[in-house]
Amino acid sequence: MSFRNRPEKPNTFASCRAESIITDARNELKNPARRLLGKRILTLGGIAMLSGCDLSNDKSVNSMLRKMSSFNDDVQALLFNPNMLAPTYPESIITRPFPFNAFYDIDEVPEVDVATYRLQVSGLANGKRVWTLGELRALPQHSQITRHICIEGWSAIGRWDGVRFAEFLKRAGADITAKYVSLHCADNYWTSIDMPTALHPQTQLTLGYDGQTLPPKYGFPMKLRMPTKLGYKNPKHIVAISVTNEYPGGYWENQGYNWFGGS
Ligand SMILES: Nc1nc2c(c(=O)[nH]1)N[C@H]1C(S)=C(S)[C@@H](COP(=O)(O)O)O[C@H]1N2
Ligand SMILES: [Mo]
Repeated sequence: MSFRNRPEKPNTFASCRAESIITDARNELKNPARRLLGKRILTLGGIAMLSGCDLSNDKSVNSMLRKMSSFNDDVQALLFNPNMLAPTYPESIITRPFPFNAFYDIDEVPEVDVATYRLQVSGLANGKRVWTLGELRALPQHSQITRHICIEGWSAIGRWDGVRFAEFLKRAGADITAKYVSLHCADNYWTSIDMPTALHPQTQLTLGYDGQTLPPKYGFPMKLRMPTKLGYKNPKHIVAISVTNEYPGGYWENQGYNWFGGS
């Protein structure tokens, strides 16, 4: 398969069978010169593009895409290098104002009360299970200026301030041999990440944006910032964290977005 031969119109179902798409994708990945392309393109949208198929309407194709997505997750997890840092940028190119995005409009941003806010830790952890905002603010703080990339087709550079998530997990007594960390939000959004990403040095429990307290629209009181992940993997307004070996999925991931979601 090559892009030159990519048909203009969606293929008929016969040439869009699950097995043939998976074979094509595996062949793409075997070719070392294309490996990076494979990494970039093997999203659900990418597979549709690669195959020239209209994958949206057919039930068997949809169930194939689920299988393909977990294959894709495995491949992406293998390509993820826990020591590789996402690029950082100078203050002079911070995007202001920073875009807002959520599955609702800006006037519906949840209001979280500082006085009653508690971060709950559950699952495979034997440390402190309930954290106040004051306790999170008392942990060692770091800043990062990194690029946030949204799958909807925009990206922006911002500065985020907070605690290294690895440091927080250590203090919470998290079992770092567990597979997943799930993150639950005040707006009922949720997502989950693999443990190597949770421990990545740029994965940040974020309390501040651009030198101020994290504003409500960007996730007050706390979000998880991961420059190694696409925007939808960066949950805002986090109220509960769970360390688990059971696959937790996520709000968008359960609707077909790729779970690994590397940027
Ligand atoms: N709680 C919560 N977190 C969320 C979302 C959401 O709808 N609810 N949307 C995600 C998506 S798709 C993006 S692009 C970013 C947007 O973050 P921003 O408003 O700080 O730019 O938040 C992510 N985290
Ligand atoms: Mo997004």
